[in-house]
Amino acid sequence: MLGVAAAFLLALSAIGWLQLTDARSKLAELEEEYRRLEEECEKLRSTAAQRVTLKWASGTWPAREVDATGDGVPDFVIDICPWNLKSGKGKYEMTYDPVTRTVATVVDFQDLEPHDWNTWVIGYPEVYIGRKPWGSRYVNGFGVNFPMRVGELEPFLVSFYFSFEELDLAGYNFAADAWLLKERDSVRGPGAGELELMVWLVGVNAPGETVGAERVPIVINGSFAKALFEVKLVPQEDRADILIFLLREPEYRRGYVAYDPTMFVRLAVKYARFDVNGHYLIGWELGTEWVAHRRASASGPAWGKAAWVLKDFQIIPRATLVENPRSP
Ligand SMILES: [Ca+2]
Repeated sequence: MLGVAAAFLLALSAIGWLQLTDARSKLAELEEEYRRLEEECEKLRSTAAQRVTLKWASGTWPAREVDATGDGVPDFVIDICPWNLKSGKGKYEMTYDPVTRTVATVVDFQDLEPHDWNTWVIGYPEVYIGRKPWGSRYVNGFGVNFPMRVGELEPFLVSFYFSFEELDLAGYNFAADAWLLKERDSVRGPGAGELELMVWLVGVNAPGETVGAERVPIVINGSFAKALFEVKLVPQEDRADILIFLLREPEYRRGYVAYDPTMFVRLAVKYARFDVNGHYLIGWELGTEWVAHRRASASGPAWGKAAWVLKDFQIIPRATLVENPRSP
């Protein structure tokens, strides 16, 4: 009887052993599968939209092309653009997070020194499509028809969410910037007879003489408006003129915005001191010109702090906004 019981127990433990071995090999298989999926995921992450982090250090100009759609074609550039920042103690960073589709910018200086104390603006952290006047490569994954002759504009829509999270500066804006150049392919800094066009949604101390007012269709937080823009001109003899459209009504602080940039370019023809119909629009930029606080002496230490987010940045080529769409 004892022998039967012992044999039975032995058989049971053998079954247990077999089951354990089976479970172990299953676990090994799962671990292998998990490793494979992780590798695949990593590969997808590196070919698809990437997280980008730019950090400024003295003497550097961090900028990066971003492929937001993951098709291998860059869609826009994020650029810290520290053009008047020589040195400083602090932080100047931009990041792009493809999961939340958010560009976040942080400016935080306790003590900085500009290249030129007579120039108020320190930098213009920005997102742009197309190219800069001094750059030859168009970054244009959204497919806008750059370079675009001003006399033959093709509409496009720009749409995004914007919000300042922190703001402690002597001057600032959140504004679009664009260049109308005389020659289609010139790769140099813009000069006399060319135009810098700006569209300020928020900001203080816009320079220039008021030369007019215009109503332009815009969607702000889901509401269509024929928004009122003050028009200001900064004529310059040896440099490009600056034409600024300054949003006055409705007031905008944060949220979703959509507009057709070519509407402002069309209006620029009316206000420019020279004929720009034959000029070329080469891109569209969005960012913040920032001015640091200064001590009373003209060249004492300067400081300032700001943080903003730009989300869901989207461009729709060949689309525009109309007030009263005709039914199809
Ligand atoms: Ca892309």
